[in-house]
Amino acid sequence: MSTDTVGELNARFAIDGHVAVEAGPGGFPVVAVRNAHAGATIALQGANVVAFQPRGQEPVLWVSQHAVYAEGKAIRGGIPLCWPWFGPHPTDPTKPDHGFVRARPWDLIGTAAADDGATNIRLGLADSAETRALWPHPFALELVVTVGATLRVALAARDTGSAPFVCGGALHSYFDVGDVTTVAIHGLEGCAYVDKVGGGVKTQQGPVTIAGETDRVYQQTTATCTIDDPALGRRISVAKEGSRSTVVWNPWRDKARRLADFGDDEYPRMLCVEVANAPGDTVTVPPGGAHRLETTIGVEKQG
Ligand code: TA6
Repeated sequence: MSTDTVGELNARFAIDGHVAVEAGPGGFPVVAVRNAHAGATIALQGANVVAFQPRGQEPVLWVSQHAVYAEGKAIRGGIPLCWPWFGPHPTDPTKPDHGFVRARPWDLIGTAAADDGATNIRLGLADSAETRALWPHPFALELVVTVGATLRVALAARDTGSAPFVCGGALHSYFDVGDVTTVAIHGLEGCAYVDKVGGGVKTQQGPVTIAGETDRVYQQTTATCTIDDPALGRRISVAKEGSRSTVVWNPWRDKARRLADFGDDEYPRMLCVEVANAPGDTVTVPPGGAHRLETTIGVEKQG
């Protein structure tokens, strides 16, 4: 991991009218993007896109007021990167949920202004002795974030070893909603899902609505989802590539209270719709090969 200071990173990667590297919460470096289309902020801690706001729109991503900004901690909100597994480790409960890359500092490896006025940010993370102790495979991750009228986030996982590896993960997006009890998620109608709250596998009837703790893994779906949010008068779209599973999560009251970095009364204002490679949708990557998990997030005013 680079030991460059914020000043050094800014000197290397700043672009007038597009990119500046600044000290964020806890003094951790963040990449601040401001261009003709939108504003965005990317924390090097976990390569987490913690803010996205197209011009003329309200913020799209949610971050808890209680989020912790510390080494080894994932930020509660934005788009945490779950990799190389989703959820609990398949066989070893002593290993961290959702893998280990969301809690590590990433390297800023490139910034560029695109001809259409968008901005591209590239971040990287490779294996180390610490990661191999958790997961015995050489890898190189690259995250490409494109900030324009839409936000595109693409995680490419390359196998830099001599044996194939199996990986899972998710782009664990937290969306800011006006009132989670009145939103409707379209795109999952008729899909089978693992219900982690009520148990069992069920079939989605109609749009997804939230009226209690919700934790579902929708299976065999490549569909784009839309989140209709009447309280904020907008529709968020979540498109994807490289994924056949979608996760919907809201902790509701009791689980929110159990989470130290989540405010007791914050759950009505957030909703996770995650582009995933959940169990049953993991990917085998051959030596020298790569898998790309991608989401494109848009927002439009309604009514
Ligand atoms: O994506 C949904 C989920 O897997 C839930 O089970 C819930 O635990 C959530 O992720 C948050 O996990 P975290 O490890 O960030 O507290």
